[in-house]
Amino acid sequence: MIPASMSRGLPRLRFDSPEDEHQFDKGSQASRLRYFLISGWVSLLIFNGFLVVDWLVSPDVFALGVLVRLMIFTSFGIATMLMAWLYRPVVLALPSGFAEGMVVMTGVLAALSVAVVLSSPAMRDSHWAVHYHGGFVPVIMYGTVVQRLRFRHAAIFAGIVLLIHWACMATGPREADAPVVPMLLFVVSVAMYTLIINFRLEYEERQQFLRHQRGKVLLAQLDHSRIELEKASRCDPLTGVANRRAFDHAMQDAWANAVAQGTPLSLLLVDVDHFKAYNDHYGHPAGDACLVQVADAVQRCLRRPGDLVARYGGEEFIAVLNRAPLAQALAAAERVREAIEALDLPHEAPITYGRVTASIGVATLLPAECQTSAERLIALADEALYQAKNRGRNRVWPAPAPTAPSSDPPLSNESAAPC
Ligand code: GH3
Ligand code: MG
Ligand code: MG
Repeated sequence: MIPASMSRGLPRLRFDSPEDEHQFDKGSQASRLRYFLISGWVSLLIFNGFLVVDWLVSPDVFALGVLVRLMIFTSFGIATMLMAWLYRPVVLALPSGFAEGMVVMTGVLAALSVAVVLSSPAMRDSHWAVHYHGGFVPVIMYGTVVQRLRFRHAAIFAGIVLLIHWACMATGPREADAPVVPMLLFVVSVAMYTLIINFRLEYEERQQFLRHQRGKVLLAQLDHSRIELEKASRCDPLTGVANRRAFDHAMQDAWANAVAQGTPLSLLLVDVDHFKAYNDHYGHPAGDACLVQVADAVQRCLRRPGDLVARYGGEEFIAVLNRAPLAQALAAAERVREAIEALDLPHEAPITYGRVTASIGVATLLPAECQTSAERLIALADEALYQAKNRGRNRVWPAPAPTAPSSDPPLSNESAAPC
């Protein structure tokens, strides 16, 4: 089924089908974890780069920065990333929310580290205090656009960092005339803008996933149609056996194989006796049903690997028997004749045997020893069929039958017909 759209009306970050949602989640989990870890290391470096700011504020703030940023947060960050890397299979087996939660947690801890430095008494007399709130901006960006948390996680994360930022602004030490409102607006607007970017990126990622899924489904459908078409182009629609086209291909292949391997190749040409009379008597639909049963009987008798049964014409069937010498082909043909007779389909026209029968011409050649082609073998089988018809029908006849008695065909004949 072609995946449905992601949204109706306003864009939603959810697929209509839970199966799509699951595949989207699981399909991207490994690459997202890898990305989380790589950008986690880069973010750790940048976070510690802010020690330069701590140094510029005051030696006390720097000392606290070293303790909180470098010793506590960095140790925790490195330990988390190493564990996530070492236990990747476990992390990947858990719901994707687990890795997202880890990123949220490290980001919140980074925000708390900034908050700890901000609330230190060393900030009290510093005109840097409010500007130091700018440190929340890279933390917000870390979750929303660097790690690109899924939108709902990114929104929760940005909300938590803003709360920490506001709490620090409300309670932390700062000068009386510090530009609180501009800094609040600055941090909030960064949060809003980066959340918009985050939403857009996830929306496009989901659209791309849908396009990919649709492409996969269409390709599979195309492949299925191609196989069906291929089958249909080689199959007789009435009887289900191979058609003339498939027979022509198989015959060429069989001939080439027999030449290469020096093996005999046999053909059976099966023709339903007095079928015109059958149609005239029982009607065309009954004739069709009869042909289906005859085809089935022929097919049932020739199941050896390398055998192929095809509908050759109206009420004629042809069978290619690879590596079959004449005796084997004659025995197979006799089985086919008996199977058709055993169908016991009434055929009441006066000239018939009272039931549906068939005549079968059999020809065998050793293609490796013949300077001739597959057409010659078909012509020989046709000649044999003509003989079978002439000699009273409902019989098997080999081609040509120079030594054959007029009533009993030489079923034990081991030789192939001369070229
Ligand atoms: P013979 O014993 O000499 O083979 O006589 P026959 O009547 O079987 O041979 P003939 O060639 O005179 O007639 C073949 C008949 O097969 C004529 C045609 O209407 C019928 N036929 C050919 N294709 C189909 C088919 O798909 N369905 C049906 N019901 N009849 C078909
Ligand atoms: Mg015929
Ligand atoms: Mg016929």
